[in-house]
Amino acid sequence: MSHRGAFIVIEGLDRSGKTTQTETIQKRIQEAGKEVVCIKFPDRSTSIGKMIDSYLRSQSNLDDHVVHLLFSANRWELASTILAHLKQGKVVLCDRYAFSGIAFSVAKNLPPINLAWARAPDASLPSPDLTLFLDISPEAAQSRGGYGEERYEKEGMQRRSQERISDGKGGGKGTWIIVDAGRDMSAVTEEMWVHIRPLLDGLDTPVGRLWD
Ligand code: Z5A
Ligand code: MG
Repeated sequence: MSHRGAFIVIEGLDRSGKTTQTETIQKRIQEAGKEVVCIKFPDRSTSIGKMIDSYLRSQSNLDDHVVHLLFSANRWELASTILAHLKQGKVVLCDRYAFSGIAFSVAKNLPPINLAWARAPDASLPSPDLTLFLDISPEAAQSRGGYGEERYEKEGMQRRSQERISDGKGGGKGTWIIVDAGRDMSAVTEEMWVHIRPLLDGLDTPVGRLWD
């Protein structure tokens, strides 16, 4: 395996600051003179992403199993793109990934959608080298403007998915770091940067696969 870029995932609940921090960290990486590509899941621009978007905005109804598989398929749509960027030595910064998929589906409490069932479709996707989990209580997240109109933006769902989100991390060789996201934005950025900076020069190990 030749030298490659690092695959870094930013996870966390609604309003934990994932998108804000992804943008800040992207600028920092560029200022450090490194190439970075940002990806966000769900990617609502693809044909599968448009189905997800319509479901999340309650403009369509879909079976819960189908929705779960669509979220996973949305990641598979971009898997080869992620690998290609890494191969070119670029940092790939990803706003939500498979851990969100597992957490939100298992939080529905609808057997047979248990942890094993929910993890299966994401098996063999590129595995992050580093996952930064932005940890915030549902109360603190809600104080950042309250939940919006989307289907999962309800306190019970947020609380249950928070309990589940780190269950998804089992397996994979990457590092999982919990960051206290209840602090001011710059404090959160600084802590994230401590973990990201050592990866900017790339890695010589092959890209891992979920859930090896
Ligand atoms: N979902 C799923 O079910 N299965 C899957 O496989 C995947 C996702 C991938 C949509 O996701 C839904 O899809 C989501 C999970 C489900 N459902 N929920 N809930 P999304 O990524 O499109 O949307 P989101 O992440 O839930 O919401 P968000 O609003 O994008 O959250 P965020 O990115 O974490 O937060 P933000 O936009 O950066 O910040 C929110 C506000 O807080 C904003 O006004 C900021 O200025 C403010 N903010 C940020 N940081 C701070 C700090 N540190 N202090 C104070 N204020 C702050
Ligand atoms: Mg966001």
